[in-house]
Amino acid sequence: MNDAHDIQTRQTIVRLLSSMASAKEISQYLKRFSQLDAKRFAVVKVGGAVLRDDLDALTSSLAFLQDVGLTPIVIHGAGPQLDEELSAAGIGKRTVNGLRVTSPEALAIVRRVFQTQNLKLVEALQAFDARATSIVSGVFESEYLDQDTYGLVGEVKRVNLAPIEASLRAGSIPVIASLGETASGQILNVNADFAANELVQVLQPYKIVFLTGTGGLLDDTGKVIDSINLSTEYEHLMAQSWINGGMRVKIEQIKDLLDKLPLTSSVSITKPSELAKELFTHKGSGTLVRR
Ligand code: X2W
Repeated sequence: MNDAHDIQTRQTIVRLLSSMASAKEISQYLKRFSQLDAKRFAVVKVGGAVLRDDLDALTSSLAFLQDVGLTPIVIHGAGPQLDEELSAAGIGKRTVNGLRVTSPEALAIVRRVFQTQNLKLVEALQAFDARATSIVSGVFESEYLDQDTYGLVGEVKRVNLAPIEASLRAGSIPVIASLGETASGQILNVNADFAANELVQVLQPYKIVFLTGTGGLLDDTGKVIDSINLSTEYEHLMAQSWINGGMRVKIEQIKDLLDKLPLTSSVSITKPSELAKELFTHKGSGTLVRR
C-alpha cells in the first residue's frame, strides 16, 4: 500500500464519518472509548469471507482506530479459505452442527491456512503503518469437543490473555487465529465464532462487533435488519423459515453471549467499511443485537 493511497483511504473514512454524525457525537464516543481500559474497548470478529473479499476496507478501518488511539482486539476465522484448500487437497467437506469434522490430514492444512490468513491481515495492517501482532497459538486452551463425532475439533476451556495483554501494552492490535491447543499440546480446530464468544466472556468488552460479508442479519427480502431485541423477538425470529442455518447458529450464539455480559455491552454485526460508523455514531451500522 503506498502512502498516497493510505492517506486517501483514511481521509475517506474521516469524510464519511463527518457526513454521518456531528463532530460532537463522534468526540463523545471517542472520549468514552478512550477512558476504558485497553482490553475493555472492543473485540472484533472477522469472518474468513471478509479477509478474502474486503481486506482493504478492513485494514483501513482497523488502522483508523489505531490512528485515533484505540486498539481493537481482532479474532478471525478462515472458513472459505479452508473449504478451498481442503478441496484442492482432495479432502471433502463434512460438517456436523455447523462444525467442520477435522481429520489429522485436514488439520495440517487447517493450521497452515490459519497461519497464512493471520499473516495476511497482520502484513496488510503493517503496510498501512499500523502496529499489529500475529497470535496463532497460546490463547485458547482447549479440549476435544467430541473426538468420535468431530475429530480434531476443540472447545475452549480457558483463555490465556497474556499474549493479548502484551500486544495491547505495546499499543499493537492483537490479531488472533481461532486455533486451540490441549494441555498436552495437541492443536485443535476451533470455530471462530465460538472462540470469539469465549474471548468476549473473559474480556467483557464494551463493544463486540462481528464483521461479515453480508454486513448484518438479513430479513426475508435480503435487507439488513437494523436492530433486534432478543428479549422480545428471539422466539419469533427463530420460528421464521427464512432464517438459514448459519444465521440461526449466530443468533443462538449471540443470545448466549449477551446473557453473560453486562447490560452496557452491545453486539453488532456489520461490514468493514462501516466499522467506524458503527462505533462512532448513535445510528450505528448493520444489525444491533440487544437483549
Ligand atoms: C472452523 C474454523 C474457521 C472459521 C472451520 O473449520 O471452518 C470449525 O468448524 P469463519 O470464516 O469465521 O467461519 N472450525 C470447527 O470459523 O472461520
